[in-house]
Amino acid sequence: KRAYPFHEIEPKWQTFWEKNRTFRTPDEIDTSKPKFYVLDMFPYPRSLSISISVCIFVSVLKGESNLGGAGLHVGHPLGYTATDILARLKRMQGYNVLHPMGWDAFGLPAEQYAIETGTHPKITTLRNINRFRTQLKSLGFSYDWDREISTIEPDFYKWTQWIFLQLLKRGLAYQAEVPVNWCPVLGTVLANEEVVDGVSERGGHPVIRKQPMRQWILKITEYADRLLEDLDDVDWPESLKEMQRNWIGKSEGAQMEFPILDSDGQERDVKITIYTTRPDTIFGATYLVLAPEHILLPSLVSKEQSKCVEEYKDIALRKSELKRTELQKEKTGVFSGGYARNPVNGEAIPIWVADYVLGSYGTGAIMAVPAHDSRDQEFALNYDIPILPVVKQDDESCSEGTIINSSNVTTGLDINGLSCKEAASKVIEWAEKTGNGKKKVNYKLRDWLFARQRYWGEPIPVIFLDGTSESVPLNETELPLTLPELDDFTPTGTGEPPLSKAKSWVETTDPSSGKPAIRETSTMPQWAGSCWYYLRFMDPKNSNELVDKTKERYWGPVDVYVGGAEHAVLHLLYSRFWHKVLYDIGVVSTKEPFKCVINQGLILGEVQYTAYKDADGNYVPADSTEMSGEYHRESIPEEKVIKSGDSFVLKDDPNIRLISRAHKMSKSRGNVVNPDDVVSEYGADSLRLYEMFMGPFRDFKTWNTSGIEGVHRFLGRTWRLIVGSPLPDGTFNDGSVVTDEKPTLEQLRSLHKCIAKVTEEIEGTRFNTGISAMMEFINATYKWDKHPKTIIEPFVLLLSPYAPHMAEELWFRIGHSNSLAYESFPKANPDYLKDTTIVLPIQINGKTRGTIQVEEGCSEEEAFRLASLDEKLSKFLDGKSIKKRIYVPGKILNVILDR
Ligand code: ANZ
Repeated sequence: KRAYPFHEIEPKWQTFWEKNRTFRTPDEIDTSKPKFYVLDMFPYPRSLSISISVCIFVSVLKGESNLGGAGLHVGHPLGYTATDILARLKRMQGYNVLHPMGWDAFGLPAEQYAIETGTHPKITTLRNINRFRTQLKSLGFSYDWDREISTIEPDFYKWTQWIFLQLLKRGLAYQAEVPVNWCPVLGTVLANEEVVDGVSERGGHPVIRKQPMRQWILKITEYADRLLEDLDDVDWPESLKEMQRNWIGKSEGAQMEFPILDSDGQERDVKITIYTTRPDTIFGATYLVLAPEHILLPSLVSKEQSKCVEEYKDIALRKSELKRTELQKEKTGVFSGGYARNPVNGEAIPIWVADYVLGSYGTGAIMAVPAHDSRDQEFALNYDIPILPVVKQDDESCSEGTIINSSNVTTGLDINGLSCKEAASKVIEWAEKTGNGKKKVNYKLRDWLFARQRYWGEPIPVIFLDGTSESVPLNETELPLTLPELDDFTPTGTGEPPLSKAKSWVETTDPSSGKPAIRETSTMPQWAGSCWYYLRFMDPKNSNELVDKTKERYWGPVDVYVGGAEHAVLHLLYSRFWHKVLYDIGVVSTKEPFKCVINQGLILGEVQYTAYKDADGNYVPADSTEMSGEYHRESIPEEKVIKSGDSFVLKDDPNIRLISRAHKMSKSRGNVVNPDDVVSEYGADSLRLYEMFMGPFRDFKTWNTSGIEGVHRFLGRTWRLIVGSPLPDGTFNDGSVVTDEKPTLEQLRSLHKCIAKVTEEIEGTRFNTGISAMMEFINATYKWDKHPKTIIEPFVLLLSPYAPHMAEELWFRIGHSNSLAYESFPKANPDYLKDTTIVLPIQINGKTRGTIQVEEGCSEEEAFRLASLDEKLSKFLDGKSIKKRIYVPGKILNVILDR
């Protein structure tokens, strides 16, 4: 069944590459050559979590081999194969290529697993790394393993800590008491970005808002504008840029001051500052709303209202921000009992508390304009608050309008008749002059909460003088501050980090004063190491610097960065932020870390077919809508299914329509394909080729094991073309069957077309169509009786980025003694690419009777032969004797018949 002996070839070449360090990028390189830095988002060497051990148990019962626990699934090699193809191509095109691999190994999942199994995270993490490495090597990726790094190695996190010290020095890291996202199950706080739909991004555990805790925070907001602007300079998918833009969420508006009134209606000296993007509508502000967590709230609640305000706050603070801001959610709130004065018209307006206003955005307070804001309108209708229109829509469709009802003699402000835009400027101008407000740009982006109450992370390199909260940074010479070994690393549950249990580590002395001090016990979040690891690959062993300047200048930025779209805002935003800080302090020379980012599409599990049976056990056709509970579902194997129109039906009974669906691969669904199994059955080259052939690189694709057979057969044909047919005992001869013949024009044309196409498609990351071109070429070769070396050899080079093991072996069989990894990649000769067929008019007795397609430079004999084969022309020629032929090459053939 196996088309060629990949079992022997693949390990052979993997050992060869390893022994010869074929893909090592030397420290000292010829910098006159162009560089190409191609990087995968490095993997998290994940363990299998306990909660799914049941599935493993089941698969063991079923005799499946997936016992390994940690490991790659077939989604990983998709991106890794793509970058490997690029790396191999560029090496052969004469670039210095940097193509490294490492491990993102600190963080929650490893620690959760450790807690569940009672094994130290270091042990499980190292075990997983070993397994991942072995798997990657079995796929023949051309990484420079001499540059392997891991975020948990002190040599590496020394520099993560060093960057933290630089952030501190520049005031970009600070401590604050902040309300936090607290995840009770994980026992830690999480950054906003790590909370998705009210649950933790990792693990899906509920997250609640917790009252202020002391935290380390990074001032990413100071870089908001640059993070926004520089997006214009990178070659990233537009959708990804848009996600970052939305996340940063820049909006322009005004802050306005509303004085609070006391119970006699007199102005107190406290004001509520609101943020609005529509200062033009301020005359229509008929009430204010404070977020439940607003600090001024307690000071203005009336006695009568205090109980219900307290109750409301209690409920609101237990909701996530996302829940609170859901548009369709009913708007609730309570009256605070207090009033404020609208500065533009002097009117007293009630102050409400409502959870649709967030404490963390703007100023945590709004002026509500129920006539023109839908949330405010819904609220006002619920609670019977006056609604005053201040903008007259010019016409139905136009959003711009004219301001009405907006003038006041006392304040002297009159914006009636202005457009919204003009009015907004005028209100801001008035506010700035009278001290009632100012222009304000706001960002959705929050500062980055950078501390975790967890064990498995980089220690934060600061100490506190005994009994104080005054932090003192460590000296750079004291780095790395290593993570202490700790047997009991479980979260304490109180918010006190587990590191506090490492007494002898925590208690230290301040080197400058000699006074007792204690260490910070929170650790850095998962994202810290991945913020800068791509720089370390340029110079992984440097003990004096994070990265040598000359090396950074040569290798930076990353030319192509490939990974999943799920990192659009977390990793890719944080690392851009750190990169810009490093740029500002002269560590890096480029403003952006990743020139081009490509997101590979997800590989979904094999399509699953479901049939439905009624209570009597008879199949019923599935309608497109959901089938209700009264039917029994039955899963149908692929071989019993055929396609009918747009849907799938039972082969035996085409009336029975099935539901077909592909799901994300997940252990719990049991549809995970293990690359090890594929490699042992078809070989790594087939897996690589298949993953590239499934469809466009960026699209979602469904796995289909039978699809591998197609590419496997293609490799088998390629093998037999060059090595020959198997010998009677099923083995293959040791050499090759290519000949020393001169190639024909047709052969040259086929080859050069293939070269042009494959090169173009790899460079355009359209790997699938590159494979089609090679398949076409191989089909063509089977029509030839001779296979000249000068044609076959370049093809082997073309194939090598995709199927490197087979290509190396064929190269060797053809008679080379060295790896092809640095051979120059074939270049297409344009002379062979031209379309060279022409249309030749045929005359019979001087009368044009038709045309034929011929090759340019075709002989008279050949032209006549083709003409006599032509259906139309043959009618005139059949059985006639020919007196004379007049041939003008490229122009005309005139056949004169005997009368
Ligand atoms: C009055 C107004 C009238 C508003 C109007 C909008 C339309 P972006 O673009 O997202 O910045 N807002 C301000 N702070 C808020 C908070 N902490 N929680 C919830 N909503 C808040 O939107 C800014 C607008 O959202 C502000 O402008 C404010 O409502 C509201 F016809 O003020 B506006």
